[in-house]
Amino acid sequence: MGDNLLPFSITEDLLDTGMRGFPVSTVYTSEVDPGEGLHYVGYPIADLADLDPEAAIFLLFYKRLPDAQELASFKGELVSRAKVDPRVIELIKGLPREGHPMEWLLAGLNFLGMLCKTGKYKEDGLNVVAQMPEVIAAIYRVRAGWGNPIASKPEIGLMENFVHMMGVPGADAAKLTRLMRVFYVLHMDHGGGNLSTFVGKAVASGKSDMYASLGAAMAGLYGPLHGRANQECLEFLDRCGTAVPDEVEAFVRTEMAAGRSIYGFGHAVLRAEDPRAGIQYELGKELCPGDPLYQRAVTMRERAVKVLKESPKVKNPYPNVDAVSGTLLRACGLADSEYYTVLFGLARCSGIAAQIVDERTVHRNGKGVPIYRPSDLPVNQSRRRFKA
Ligand code: AMX
Repeated sequence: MGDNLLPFSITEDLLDTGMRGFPVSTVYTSEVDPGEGLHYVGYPIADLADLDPEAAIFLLFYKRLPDAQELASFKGELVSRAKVDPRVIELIKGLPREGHPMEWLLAGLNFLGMLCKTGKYKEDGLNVVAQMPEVIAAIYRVRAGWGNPIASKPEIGLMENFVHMMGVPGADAAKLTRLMRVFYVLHMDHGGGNLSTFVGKAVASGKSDMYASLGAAMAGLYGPLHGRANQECLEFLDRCGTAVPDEVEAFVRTEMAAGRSIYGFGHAVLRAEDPRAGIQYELGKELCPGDPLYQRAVTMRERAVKVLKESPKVKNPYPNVDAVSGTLLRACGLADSEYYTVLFGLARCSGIAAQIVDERTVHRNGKGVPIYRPSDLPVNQSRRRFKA
């Protein structure tokens, strides 16, 4: 990379800013353009939203779209990797109901690691991608009390099998499958600097295995300002309680005045509406146009932006990926927002795994990126001596 691509040198005023905007690595899988949003391997996300999720996984791992034959063979490979060790499912059955679904996901990744790891990053990465649907479906069924896990049928397709194994009571399986296929592709990857991806790669740089690295990444995703925002966003829309434009606007103003977040809006990098939000607003027209919560989210798209634009400190007043995703999930039968971050994690593990494979086995001519070791500026504590 040429020096001209690095926008600044690090000065003291840039410390304690959460490394905002510091370029720390090269990334082959995806890019977030502040104006145009997310691209996977150079393709705008809007062009990929209707792809088979398996083709999008192939794209992130191999940096090109598969032809029909390659896709068929890659799907077959994922099927052959899909069988989860039954002991993992048994261990999941013993987890405490009090734990958040993301804590169950962290446990599930740990169990997979303990029982199934090969120690090879790509091998383990593809195994996780193939096995996560069964683990997460089991988490849903056991924790939500829907009954025993349903036997996997991986040959029907990654998301088709996921919806089959979930067996969501009362859901329209065709609609939920349509939604989950798009949801999966939209949430797979988001550059290398977002918290969960950065953490996952940092942990892997110490040569921790893929499962432990993804576990650390998912612990990052669990935070309410990151992956848990989709849960917070739905709760926010619930609290709003109306789709009447002036009432929505008044609600947003009250929240702002109270110093609370306007969930589903704003972004650390983007400076325009996230195209993934636009794709989901459109999908809502197809899946649930008359749904009252969807109508509320659509009104929020207009009125929250209006209010946020009035705040000089907010750099991006526009909808982000979470603005309407929970609304669609609920409309398609997944009512409990507590589980939404595990659905995000299901998809995001594939992108993070692909990036970890690159950092560990491709970068620096296959030697891998060295162990992460940023430095700090000691304040009022250097050179002290302890006198006994
Ligand atoms: N509601 C209220 N305040 C907001 C805001 C929002 N949606 N977006 C930004 N702000 C505030 C910030 O809190 C910050 O205030 P401060 O200076 O008093 O600390 C100020 O505006 C400047 O913030 P920024 O530079 O525009 O954004 P950021 O990079 O600090 O934060 C984000 C980005 C996403 C955390 C923030 O926009 C936010 O809290 N949004 C609501 C939560 C949300 O929707 N998160 C989902 C993000 C997508 C994801 O990762 N899943």
